Amino acid sequence: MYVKQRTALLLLACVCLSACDEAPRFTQAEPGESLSGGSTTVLKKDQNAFSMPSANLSPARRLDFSVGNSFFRNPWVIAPTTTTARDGLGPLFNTNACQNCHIKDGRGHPPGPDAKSSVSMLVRLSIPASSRDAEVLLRQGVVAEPVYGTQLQDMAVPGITPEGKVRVSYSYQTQRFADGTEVELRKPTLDISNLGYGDFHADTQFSARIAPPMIGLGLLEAIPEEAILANADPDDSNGDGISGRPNLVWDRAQQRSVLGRFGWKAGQPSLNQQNADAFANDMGLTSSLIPQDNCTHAQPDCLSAVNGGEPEVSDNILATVLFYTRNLGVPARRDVDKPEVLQGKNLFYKSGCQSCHTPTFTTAADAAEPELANQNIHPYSDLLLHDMGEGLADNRSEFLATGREWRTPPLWGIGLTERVNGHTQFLHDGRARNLLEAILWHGGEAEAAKQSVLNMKASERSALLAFLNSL
Ligand code: HEC
Ligand code: HEC
Ligand SMILES: [Ca+2]
Ligand SMILES: [Ca+2]
Ligand SMILES: [Ca+2]
Repeated sequence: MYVKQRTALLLLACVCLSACDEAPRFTQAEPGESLSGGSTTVLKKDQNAFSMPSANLSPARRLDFSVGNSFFRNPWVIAPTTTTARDGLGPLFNTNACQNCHIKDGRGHPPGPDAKSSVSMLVRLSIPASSRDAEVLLRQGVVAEPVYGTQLQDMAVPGITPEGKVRVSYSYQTQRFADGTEVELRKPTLDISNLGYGDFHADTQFSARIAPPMIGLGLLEAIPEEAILANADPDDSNGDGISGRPNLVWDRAQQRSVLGRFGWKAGQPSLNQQNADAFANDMGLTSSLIPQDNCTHAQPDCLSAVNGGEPEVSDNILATVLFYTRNLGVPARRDVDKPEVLQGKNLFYKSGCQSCHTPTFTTAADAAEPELANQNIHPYSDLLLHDMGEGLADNRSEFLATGREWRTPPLWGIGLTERVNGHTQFLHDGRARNLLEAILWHGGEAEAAKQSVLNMKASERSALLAFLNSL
């Protein structure tokens, strides 16, 4: 329940100032608010909070979930071997299991100063497109680096040369709040060494990405397309400075362009294709959806290496992993009625965060799995692309997403990151070391929201963080 402050005078003021004065004032939790994933919501809040099946799965369906879990968690091995169900790793790969990046079904992080490999962060590659590349762009979203392809694989099976080693160094800058408090932000620079196949193309574009958490993805997939498109405002016709737009990406199964939903730039249309892409590019495992290993023509040893079957990931395994990735439950919120959390929620609305971090959707009646249908969910994302300014730009486009655009990431579960993953490194490349730094990197369409936070008192900042930590 909330009270809208609507006196004639206030309404007048709203026109002159901003939409902020119309922000709702919550005085108590909304009904069902703590159930971020509707009746799929899980009640865990410990280290395993991101690893539980949707709460409304029957015991038989929980069994399917745990079969999928084993293919997500357990390492794949090099072919040939007697373990034929899970062989074919590589020749080039990043790591041997999904879970090594999606740590405890949660978030990855950039490599530390003395890490041997980057593991839970990967680097995407491409070169600028020319007018001849229309067909490639339509299907692939980027033009591959001619030798290294669309992704750098820093591991390889014996006898094959890995593509390179990735390290990250940081430069530092300071942001100052209106009250004088200073926060130091770090900006990453990639250092790629030990190149296995010669120099990169001179115009290579790089995009470092950490593995996002795996919770609630089936619910995001079940949001009706119309509901997502209804929030798009590409030309900012309502004049609020925010112009979310959908990505349009190639769907391999349907052989046409559709709405993008997954990945930091919404470059993947569906969980199945995202999973098949992860098998192919992160682990070197082919499937019926992506039947070629990730070698380029400049990597003949990779192309002629032994494979683990055609395809290496059977349709059956792909389907169990799909079921698993659809059903990792979102944990319930904590402290929804605490006064500080409610104050933080009001500040979240007042600052305009909810213009992109959309609090509520209802999933479709015809969702892919019955447990995911008709759920009232609170992902805090519009799944649309936003220009986030120069500071966050990777200057590498992906389908319709420009080098400055990112998909609003869902915020549900974000307050449990430290408990599950033992760190609080946020944003696409993990540059933010806590939630406040993540907010202070916001620019572009989110500049006004950030300014509003910079003008907050210390107690208001803690309330906003208390709200985020309750998600
Ligand atoms: C090398 C690290 C790594 C491995 C291994 C990996 N992932 Fe990922 N995963 C990522 C990154 C990074 C992203 C974000 C990709 C992007 O923005 O393009 C991602 C994104 C995803 C997403 C979309 C999540 C979202 O919020 O949009 C799904 C689903 C996913 N991975 C499933 C898998 C599965 C299934 C496997 C194993 C077959 C796997 N991943 C293996 C790093 C990894
Ligand atoms: C214009 C749209 C927009 C607005 C307004 C906005 N955000 Fe974001 N937010 C994003 C996008 C896009 C990202 C991802 C940027 C990236 O990773 O480079 C993001 C990332 C985040 C993250 C990190 C999430 C993660 O998984 O790493 C947090 C926390 C966050 N926003 C909180 C806020 C808060 C609090 C506000 C209001 C003060 C706000 N945002 C306003 C679009 C927005
Ligand atoms: Ca292979
Ligand atoms: Ca490669
Ligand atoms: Ca707008």
